[in-house]
Amino acid sequence: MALNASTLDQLADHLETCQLKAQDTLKITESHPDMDWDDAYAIQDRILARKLARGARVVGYKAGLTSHAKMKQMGVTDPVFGFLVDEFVVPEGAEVQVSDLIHPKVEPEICFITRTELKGPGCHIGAVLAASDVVLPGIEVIDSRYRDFKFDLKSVVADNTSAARFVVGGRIASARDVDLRTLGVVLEKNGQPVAMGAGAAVLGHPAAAVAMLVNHLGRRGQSLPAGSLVLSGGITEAVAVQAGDNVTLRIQNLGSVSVRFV
Ligand code: 0L1
Ligand code: MG
Repeated sequence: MALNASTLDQLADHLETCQLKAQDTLKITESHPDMDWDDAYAIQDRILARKLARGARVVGYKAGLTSHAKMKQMGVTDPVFGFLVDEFVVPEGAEVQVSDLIHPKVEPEICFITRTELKGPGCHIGAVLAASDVVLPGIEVIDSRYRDFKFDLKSVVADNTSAARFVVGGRIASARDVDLRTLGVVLEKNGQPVAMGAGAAVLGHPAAAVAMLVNHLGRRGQSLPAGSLVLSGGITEAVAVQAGDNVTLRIQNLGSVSVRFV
Protein backbone atom coordinates (compact mmCIF):
# COMPACT_ATOMS: atom_id res chain seq x y z
CA MET A 1 0.00 0.00 0.00
CA ALA A 2 1.25 3.48 -0.82
CA LEU A 3 -0.98 5.54 1.50
CA ASN A 4 -0.98 5.54 5.29
CA ALA A 5 -4.02 4.83 7.45
CA SER A 6 -4.80 8.45 8.23
CA THR A 7 -4.73 9.41 4.53
CA LEU A 8 -7.04 6.48 3.70
CA ASP A 9 -9.42 7.64 6.46
CA GLN A 10 -9.34 11.22 5.22
CA LEU A 11 -10.05 10.18 1.60
CA ALA A 12 -12.93 7.93 2.69
CA ASP A 13 -14.37 10.79 4.73
CA HIS A 14 -14.00 13.15 1.76
CA LEU A 15 -15.63 10.84 -0.79
CA GLU A 16 -18.48 9.78 1.47
CA THR A 17 -19.17 13.40 2.40
CA CYS A 18 -19.31 14.23 -1.33
CA GLN A 19 -21.83 11.41 -1.76
CA LEU A 20 -24.00 12.43 1.19
CA LYS A 21 -23.94 16.15 0.33
CA ALA A 22 -24.19 15.64 -3.46
CA GLN A 23 -21.00 17.62 -4.09
CA ASP A 24 -18.52 16.77 -6.78
CA THR A 25 -14.74 16.62 -6.44
CA LEU A 26 -11.63 16.17 -8.53
CA LYS A 27 -10.49 12.56 -8.88
CA ILE A 28 -8.42 11.65 -5.85
CA THR A 29 -5.44 10.43 -7.88
CA GLU A 30 -4.81 14.11 -8.74
CA SER A 31 -3.71 14.71 -5.15
CA HIS A 32 -2.50 11.12 -4.51
CA PRO A 33 -0.91 9.91 -7.76
CA ASP A 34 0.91 7.05 -5.96
CA MET A 35 -2.30 5.44 -4.75
CA ASP A 36 -2.35 1.71 -5.60
CA TRP A 37 -5.16 -0.86 -6.02
CA ASP A 38 -5.02 -1.95 -2.38
CA ASP A 39 -5.37 1.69 -1.33
CA ALA A 40 -8.37 2.11 -3.63
CA TYR A 41 -10.25 -0.87 -2.18
CA ALA A 42 -9.14 0.10 1.35
CA ILE A 43 -10.79 3.50 0.87
CA GLN A 44 -13.96 1.75 -0.39
CA ASP A 45 -13.83 -0.53 2.70
CA ARG A 46 -13.54 2.51 4.95
CA ILE A 47 -16.58 4.11 3.32
CA LEU A 48 -18.51 0.90 3.99
CA ALA A 49 -17.26 0.82 7.60
CA ARG A 50 -18.51 4.39 8.12
CA LYS A 51 -21.96 3.39 6.83
CA LEU A 52 -22.08 0.20 8.92
CA ALA A 53 -21.16 2.19 12.02
CA ARG A 54 -24.25 4.33 11.37
CA GLY A 55 -26.45 1.21 11.14
CA ALA A 56 -26.42 0.48 7.40
CA ARG A 57 -26.82 -3.09 6.16
CA VAL A 58 -25.03 -4.65 3.20
CA VAL A 59 -27.66 -5.95 0.75
CA GLY A 60 -25.37 -7.02 -2.05
CA TYR A 61 -22.57 -6.21 -4.44
CA LYS A 62 -22.09 -4.77 -7.90
CA ALA A 63 -19.79 -5.32 -10.80
CA GLY A 64 -19.16 -2.25 -12.92
CA LEU A 65 -17.63 -1.52 -16.30
CA THR A 66 -18.40 -5.06 -17.43
CA SER A 67 -19.52 -4.31 -20.99
CA HIS A 68 -17.52 -3.08 -23.96
CA ALA A 69 -20.08 -0.26 -24.36
CA LYS A 70 -19.38 0.96 -20.81
CA MET A 71 -15.63 0.45 -21.04
CA LYS A 72 -15.56 2.45 -24.27
CA GLN A 73 -17.82 5.14 -22.79
CA MET A 74 -15.50 5.54 -19.80
CA GLY A 75 -12.18 4.89 -21.60
CA VAL A 76 -11.14 1.98 -19.35
CA THR A 77 -10.33 -1.71 -19.80
CA ASP A 78 -11.16 -3.63 -16.61
CA PRO A 79 -14.25 -4.33 -14.46
CA VAL A 80 -14.50 -2.93 -10.95
CA PHE A 81 -16.48 -4.05 -7.88
CA GLY A 82 -18.44 -2.26 -5.18
CA PHE A 83 -20.91 -2.81 -2.34
CA LEU A 84 -24.65 -2.12 -2.08
CA VAL A 85 -26.24 -1.00 1.20
CA ASP A 86 -29.86 -0.46 2.16
CA GLU A 87 -29.61 3.33 1.70
CA PHE A 88 -29.23 2.73 -2.07
CA VAL A 89 -32.47 0.72 -2.41
CA VAL A 90 -35.35 2.34 -4.31
CA PRO A 91 -38.67 0.45 -4.33
CA GLU A 92 -40.00 -0.39 -7.78
CA GLY A 93 -41.95 2.51 -9.31
CA ALA A 94 -40.79 4.91 -6.60
CA GLU A 95 -39.15 8.30 -7.04
CA VAL A 96 -35.48 9.25 -6.92
CA GLN A 97 -34.82 12.77 -5.70
CA VAL A 98 -32.37 14.25 -8.19
CA SER A 99 -31.30 16.97 -5.75
CA ASP A 100 -29.78 14.22 -3.57
CA LEU A 101 -27.44 13.32 -6.44
CA ILE A 102 -24.79 15.09 -8.50
CA HIS A 103 -25.27 13.97 -12.13
CA PRO A 104 -27.15 10.65 -12.16
CA LYS A 105 -27.11 8.16 -15.02
CA VAL A 106 -29.05 4.91 -15.38
CA GLU A 107 -27.82 1.50 -16.48
CA PRO A 108 -29.84 -1.60 -17.46
CA GLU A 109 -28.63 -4.64 -15.54
CA ILE A 110 -29.37 -8.32 -15.01
CA CYS A 111 -29.39 -9.00 -11.26
CA PHE A 112 -28.72 -12.27 -9.47
CA ILE A 113 -29.85 -13.44 -6.05
CA THR A 114 -27.70 -16.22 -4.67
CA ARG A 115 -29.01 -19.18 -2.69
CA THR A 116 -25.72 -20.54 -1.39
CA GLU A 117 -22.39 -19.00 -0.46
CA LEU A 118 -19.89 -18.60 -3.32
CA LYS A 119 -16.12 -18.60 -2.74
CA GLY A 120 -13.18 -17.86 -5.00
CA PRO A 121 -10.63 -18.37 -6.38
CA GLY A 122 -11.74 -20.61 -9.21
CA CYS A 123 -15.37 -19.50 -9.31
CA HIS A 124 -16.88 -19.85 -12.82
CA ILE A 125 -20.17 -19.37 -14.67
CA GLY A 126 -21.36 -22.88 -13.78
CA ALA A 127 -20.81 -22.35 -10.07
CA VAL A 128 -22.65 -19.01 -10.23
CA LEU A 129 -25.65 -20.50 -12.04
CA ALA A 130 -25.76 -23.49 -9.69
CA ALA A 131 -25.70 -21.16 -6.67
CA SER A 132 -28.20 -18.62 -8.01
CA ASP A 133 -31.87 -18.87 -7.21
CA VAL A 134 -33.24 -16.17 -9.44
CA VAL A 135 -32.40 -13.43 -11.89
CA LEU A 136 -34.40 -10.25 -12.36
CA PRO A 137 -34.13 -6.87 -14.08
CA GLY A 138 -32.55 -3.94 -12.32
CA ILE A 139 -31.89 -0.28 -13.04
CA GLU A 140 -28.70 0.97 -11.44
CA VAL A 141 -28.47 4.72 -10.83
CA ILE A 142 -24.80 5.64 -10.85
CA ASP A 143 -23.55 9.01 -9.69
CA SER A 144 -19.79 9.40 -9.81
CA ARG A 145 -18.61 11.84 -7.19
CA TYR A 146 -15.96 12.99 -9.69
CA ARG A 147 -16.49 16.18 -11.64
CA ASP A 148 -17.96 15.49 -15.10
CA PHE A 149 -17.52 11.70 -14.57
CA LYS A 150 -13.78 12.24 -15.21
CA PHE A 151 -11.81 9.57 -13.37
CA ASP A 152 -9.40 6.66 -13.58
CA LEU A 153 -10.09 3.13 -12.35
CA LYS A 154 -8.44 3.52 -8.96
CA SER A 155 -10.40 6.69 -8.22
CA VAL A 156 -13.62 4.92 -9.25
CA VAL A 157 -12.94 1.93 -7.01
CA ALA A 158 -12.31 4.22 -4.03
CA ASP A 159 -15.63 5.94 -4.83
CA ASN A 160 -17.47 2.59 -4.51
CA THR A 161 -17.79 2.39 -8.31
CA SER A 162 -20.20 5.35 -8.44
CA ALA A 163 -22.92 3.37 -6.62
CA ALA A 164 -25.85 5.58 -5.65
CA ARG A 165 -29.28 3.93 -6.04
CA PHE A 166 -30.81 0.85 -7.61
CA VAL A 167 -34.25 -0.59 -8.23
CA VAL A 168 -35.01 -4.22 -9.00
CA GLY A 169 -38.30 -5.77 -10.02
CA GLY A 170 -40.21 -7.19 -12.91
CA ARG A 171 -40.50 -10.92 -13.16
CA ILE A 172 -38.11 -13.23 -11.40
CA ALA A 173 -36.85 -16.22 -13.36
CA SER A 174 -34.72 -19.17 -12.47
CA ALA A 175 -31.14 -18.40 -13.46
CA ARG A 176 -31.00 -21.86 -15.02
CA ASP A 177 -34.16 -21.61 -17.14
CA VAL A 178 -33.24 -18.56 -19.22
CA ASP A 179 -30.35 -18.08 -21.62
CA LEU A 180 -28.91 -14.94 -20.10
CA ARG A 181 -26.71 -14.29 -23.13
CA THR A 182 -29.55 -13.85 -25.59
CA LEU A 183 -32.06 -11.97 -23.42
CA GLY A 184 -32.99 -8.76 -25.22
CA VAL A 185 -32.86 -5.55 -23.19
CA VAL A 186 -34.56 -2.22 -23.95
CA LEU A 187 -34.04 0.86 -21.79
CA GLU A 188 -36.69 3.55 -22.23
CA LYS A 189 -36.60 7.16 -21.11
CA ASN A 190 -39.95 8.98 -21.19
CA GLY A 191 -41.43 6.26 -23.38
CA GLN A 192 -38.63 6.35 -25.97
CA PRO A 193 -36.08 3.54 -26.35
CA VAL A 194 -32.68 5.07 -25.57
CA ALA A 195 -30.42 2.02 -25.32
CA MET A 196 -30.71 -1.61 -26.41
CA GLY A 197 -28.63 -4.72 -26.01
CA ALA A 198 -28.50 -8.35 -24.94
CA GLY A 199 -27.13 -10.10 -21.87
CA ALA A 200 -23.98 -11.24 -23.68
CA ALA A 201 -22.80 -7.61 -23.71
CA VAL A 202 -21.69 -8.27 -20.11
CA LEU A 203 -18.42 -10.18 -20.49
CA GLY A 204 -20.07 -12.70 -22.86
CA HIS A 205 -22.41 -13.90 -20.06
CA PRO A 206 -23.65 -11.91 -17.04
CA ALA A 207 -22.77 -14.80 -14.71
CA ALA A 208 -19.13 -14.25 -15.72
CA ALA A 209 -19.28 -10.86 -13.98
CA VAL A 210 -20.57 -12.54 -10.81
CA ALA A 211 -17.77 -15.13 -11.00
CA MET A 212 -15.21 -12.31 -11.36
CA LEU A 213 -16.73 -10.60 -8.30
CA VAL A 214 -16.48 -13.83 -6.29
CA ASN A 215 -12.85 -14.32 -7.35
CA HIS A 216 -12.13 -10.69 -6.45
CA LEU A 217 -13.67 -11.24 -2.99
CA GLY A 218 -11.69 -14.49 -2.65
CA ARG A 219 -8.41 -12.63 -3.27
CA ARG A 220 -9.39 -10.39 -0.37
CA GLY A 221 -10.23 -13.33 1.93
CA GLN A 222 -13.98 -12.81 1.59
CA SER A 223 -16.86 -14.77 0.08
CA LEU A 224 -20.21 -13.87 -1.45
CA PRO A 225 -22.78 -14.74 1.24
CA ALA A 226 -25.96 -16.71 0.46
CA GLY A 227 -28.85 -14.36 -0.26
CA SER A 228 -26.70 -11.68 -1.88
CA LEU A 229 -28.09 -9.48 -4.60
CA VAL A 230 -25.52 -8.88 -7.35
CA LEU A 231 -25.86 -6.26 -10.07
CA SER A 232 -23.84 -7.80 -12.89
CA GLY A 233 -23.10 -4.56 -14.75
CA GLY A 234 -24.59 -2.23 -17.33
CA ILE A 235 -25.53 -3.94 -20.60
CA THR A 236 -25.41 -0.67 -22.54
CA GLU A 237 -23.73 2.66 -22.05
CA ALA A 238 -25.15 4.67 -19.13
CA VAL A 239 -27.88 7.23 -19.91
CA ALA A 240 -28.03 10.63 -18.17
CA VAL A 241 -31.28 11.50 -16.39
CA GLN A 242 -32.76 14.62 -14.83
CA ALA A 243 -35.80 15.61 -12.78
CA GLY A 244 -38.99 14.79 -14.68
CA ASP A 245 -37.61 11.68 -16.41
CA ASN A 246 -39.36 8.32 -16.24
CA VAL A 247 -37.15 5.32 -16.91
CA THR A 248 -38.34 1.80 -17.71
CA LEU A 249 -36.20 -1.25 -18.31
CA ARG A 250 -37.72 -4.16 -20.24
CA ILE A 251 -35.88 -7.47 -20.35
CA GLN A 252 -37.15 -10.34 -22.47
CA ASN A 253 -38.83 -13.00 -20.27
CA LEU A 254 -38.06 -10.93 -17.14
CA GLY A 255 -40.70 -8.21 -17.43
CA SER A 256 -40.06 -4.56 -16.70
CA VAL A 257 -39.00 -2.29 -13.88
CA SER A 258 -39.46 1.49 -13.65
CA VAL A 259 -38.23 4.46 -11.69
CA ARG A 260 -39.11 8.18 -11.75
CA PHE A 261 -36.74 11.09 -11.19
CA VAL A 262 -38.17 14.16 -9.45
O1 0L1 B 1 -21.82 0.35 -12.52
C1 0L1 B 1 -20.97 0.80 -13.30
O2 0L1 B 1 -20.69 0.26 -14.39
C2 0L1 B 1 -20.26 2.07 -12.93
C3 0L1 B 1 -18.85 1.84 -12.69
C4 0L1 B 1 -18.15 3.13 -12.37
C5 0L1 B 1 -17.88 4.00 -13.52
C6 0L1 B 1 -18.97 4.96 -13.83
O3 0L1 B 1 -19.29 5.81 -12.99
O4 0L1 B 1 -19.49 4.92 -14.94
MG1 MG C 1 -23.70 -0.60 -13.02
